[in-house]
Amino acid sequence: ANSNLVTSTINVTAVNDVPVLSAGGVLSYSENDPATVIDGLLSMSDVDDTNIEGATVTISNNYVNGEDILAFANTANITGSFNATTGVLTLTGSDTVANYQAALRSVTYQNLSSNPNTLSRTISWTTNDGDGNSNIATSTVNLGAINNAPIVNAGGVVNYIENASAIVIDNGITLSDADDTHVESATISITGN
Ligand SMILES: [Ca+2]
Ligand SMILES: [Ca+2]
Ligand SMILES: [Ca+2]
Ligand SMILES: [Ca+2]
Repeated sequence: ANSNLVTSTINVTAVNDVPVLSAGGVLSYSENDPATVIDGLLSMSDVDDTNIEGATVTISNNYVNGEDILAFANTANITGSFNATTGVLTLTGSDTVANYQAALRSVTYQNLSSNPNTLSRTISWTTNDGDGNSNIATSTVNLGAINNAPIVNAGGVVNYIENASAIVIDNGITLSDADDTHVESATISITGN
C-alpha cells in the first residue's frame, strides 16, 4: 500500500532579462545628403517584457556640435529629443518592443556643414525595459565631402578717361569658398569689345 501524501513547496522568483539589441550597419553619407536612416536592419528583443520604456541614440565618437543631427519623427507613444550639446537623441514613452525597434530603425543622421569633418561617426544604441538597460549596440556613419566652388561677386563700374594712368577696375570684388582656405589661381579677361 502507498503511504500518505506529503507536500513541499518551491517558490520561483523571476529576474528581469534586459533587452537585447543588435546593430552594426554602415551608412555612407555624402555632404548635402538629406536626413538619412542610419540602420534599417537594427533588431531588438526582450524575452520577458512586452513594452520598452525608453531608448538613447548617441554619436559616441567624433561628434561635431553644429554639424551632426540625429532626428526622429514622433509617434503616438514615442517622443524624441536631440541634445546638440551632447549628441544624444533620447526617446521616451512606453511602447511595444516591435514599435521601439521600428522607432530606432527610423532614426536619421544629417550633416549640415559645407565643410564637414569626415571622420567616421560611431552611433551607439541602448534601450530600457523599465528595469534595466540593454547592451549597447553600434552602427557607423562614414562621411564624404564634396567640393564647393569658389564664389566671386563683382559688378563695379569705372570711368576711364583717355590718357589717364592705370586704374583699379573693381575694388569691391568679393571672393568666398565654403570649404577651402586657399585659392590656387584666377583669370581676368576682357570678354566684350
Ligand atoms: Ca526574466
Ligand atoms: Ca526585460
Ligand atoms: Ca563642401
Ligand atoms: Ca572649395
